[in-house]
Amino acid sequence: MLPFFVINLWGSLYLSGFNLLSIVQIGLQGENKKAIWMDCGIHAREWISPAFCQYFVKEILRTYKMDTKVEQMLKNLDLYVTPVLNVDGYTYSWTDNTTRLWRKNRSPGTGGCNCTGTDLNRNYDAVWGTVGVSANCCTIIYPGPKATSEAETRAVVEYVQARSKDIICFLTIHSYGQMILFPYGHPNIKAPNYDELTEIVNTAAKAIKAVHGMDYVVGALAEALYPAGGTSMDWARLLGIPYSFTFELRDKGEHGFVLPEDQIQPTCEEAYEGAHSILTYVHDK
Ligand code: ING
Ligand code: ZN
Repeated sequence: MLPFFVINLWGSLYLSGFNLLSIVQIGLQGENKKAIWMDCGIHAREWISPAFCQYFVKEILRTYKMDTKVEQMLKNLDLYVTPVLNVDGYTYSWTDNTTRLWRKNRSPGTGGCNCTGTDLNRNYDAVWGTVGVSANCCTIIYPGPKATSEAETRAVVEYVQARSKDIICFLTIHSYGQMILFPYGHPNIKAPNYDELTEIVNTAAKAIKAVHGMDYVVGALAEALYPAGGTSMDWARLLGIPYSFTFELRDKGEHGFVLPEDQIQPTCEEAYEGAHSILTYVHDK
């Protein structure tokens, strides 16, 4: 069991009773603050994702004293960053070459099914178990025995729900594919602010391209990639968080999940500008 860390720029480091996730909270003292959620590492093998959360925190802390826009952002917004959401799976993917491509968490199979692991990005209570999943627990898209069955999911749900009036933006970071996606993953529902979301991701993709010339495809998940139910992005949007996005970081499949070391830094640099573009929009709105 891991402790829950809060790192506040104006306060001291302290621990609370939350016993699964490590969440970094960054902010400056301000009135009526809103908040941003970002999680990395929901899927074990997507190693560039936790690297990005680290970079994001480092970059915010490095720049806010010199960049008045970032400073202002931290006065109006708290950033909740979960650097590794699927801790057990992530650790397991570091074991050896045979486990490197593990995706799910490490929960033991239940009922008649004996395989390990639930796909945490199919486990949320948002058109759970409908599309893009398999009831066979040995597949990589097993959504779990029921919605919110997993401790990792429950931790996010409790934390975000308790702050749902404040959280205006939900970002979840994956790899690979070079995409910025928005709800819904379910093909039959369309976000009420679909056009606005389209504009936001187009602007973010331009910001990304300006850094190292990389192209990111944008769109609603069900259209741009594949339909999927039970995803955290859809759950957050259904909860009422107006700005909910999934990033798929580099690359486009040449190396896939095993992204070469020399691409870690540039990937983080461009994705930071993408995230920064979205946060700027949400903040200024
Ligand atoms: N891709 C995501 C997945 O969970 C995705 C795609 C994003 C689906 C958002 C649903 C919602 O399958 C990866 N690379 O995991
Ligand atoms: Zn993923």
